[in-house]
Formats: sequence, structure tokens, C-alpha cells
Amino acid sequence: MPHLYAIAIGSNRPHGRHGRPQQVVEAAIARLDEEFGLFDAAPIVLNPAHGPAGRDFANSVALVESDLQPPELLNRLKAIERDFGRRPGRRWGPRVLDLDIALWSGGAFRSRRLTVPHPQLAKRSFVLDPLAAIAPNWKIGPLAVRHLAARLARKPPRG
Ligand code: A4P
Ligand code: MG
Repeated sequence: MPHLYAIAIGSNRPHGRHGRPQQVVEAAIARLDEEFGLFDAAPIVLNPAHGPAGRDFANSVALVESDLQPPELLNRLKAIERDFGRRPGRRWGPRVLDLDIALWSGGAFRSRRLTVPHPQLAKRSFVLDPLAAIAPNWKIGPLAVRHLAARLARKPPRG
């Protein structure tokens, strides 16, 4: 049985060939479809940066199937980021493409370089809202994604 992964996609910097952040996210979804089995992708949302990242972001979440374990999948995502021209730089700096592992069907995974579910997930409407559009009933601990999204929508925004 392949694993199901929820990949959080973000861009707040244009790409020479793909264009505006929204189109970068579109191209990233197409790329995930080529490399893995794309199960679903949420509508792309434009939203202000959380934290000090500055420019507005385009965000989405894709559900992909893969036999890979989380560390191998992360390596593949990092390769796609590099391919889209992302260079290692300032944390929180503008980025052409950010691909994070939000969730996987194996539950919790933790190593030195990787924590799944993503540690900031419950605080991030730019991940939870797209995720709630395609996987509302996915459980994170005792709560479903749609409950976490609704709970966050009632709170004032945080980093
Ligand atoms: N890492 C640990 N867990 C994970 C995981 N579940 N998925 C490690 C991916 N990576 C994980 O990430 C740094 C390191 O975190 C990875 O090498 C991996 O070993 P990175 O993507 O290389 O660097 P980053 O993106 O600068 O840091 P980070 O923490 O991923 O930044 P965030 O948390 O992604 O925040 N506002 C809006 N509206 N939309 C956004 O998309 N994004 C950020 C960036 C800030 N504000 C935003 C948005
Ligand atoms: Mg990241």
C-alpha cells in the first residue's frame, strides 16, 4: 500500500519562466503529478505572509501517493525546490517554492531533520484551509482537519 502525503506548497517570489507565485504553485502541482501519483490538489489561495516573510504568498496543498518513507520524500521535494531555482538563504526569506510535508498516512514521524505532522500546522491557516478543502476528515491526534481549521479561524492570527 502506498502512503498518502499532504504536501504544503508556497511561493512568494516570481519565477523567470513560470511567472507569478500563483503560476509557480500551479507548475509545482503539475510537477508533483508527474513525479508521484497526484490524488487531489486544493484551489490556490493568495494570502498575506504570516511572520516576517514580506510579500504575499500563493499557497495550496496537494495529496500525493508514494511508496517512499518521509526522509526520502523530503529529499525529492528539496530537489524539486532546487529545480525551481530556490537557493538556500535566509529563513523566512522570499522563496520561489517551498514544499513542506504537512501530513502522511503513517501518523507521526520524527528525526533530526524532519517532523511530521509539520510542527506549525495547527497555527497555519494557509495550510489548514486548503487542506480542509480536500481532506476535511483527516485526523491529527484527536481532531479532524476541519475542526483545526475552524478553531484557528475563530482565533486572531499568529505567526
Ligand atoms: N523540516 C522539519 N520538518 C519538516 C516538514 N514536515 N516538512 C526541516 C519539510 N521540512 C521539514 O525548511 C527547513 C528544514 O526544516 C528542512 O530542511 C527540513 O529538514 P525549509 O523549507 O528548507 O526552510 P524554510 O521554508 O525557510 O523554513 P520553514 O520552517 O519550512 O519555513 P516555513 O515554516 O515553511 O515558513 N505565510 C504564508 N501566507 N504562506 C506561506 O507559505 N511560509 C512561510 C515559511 C512563512 N510565512 C508564510 C508562508
Ligand atoms: Mg519549508
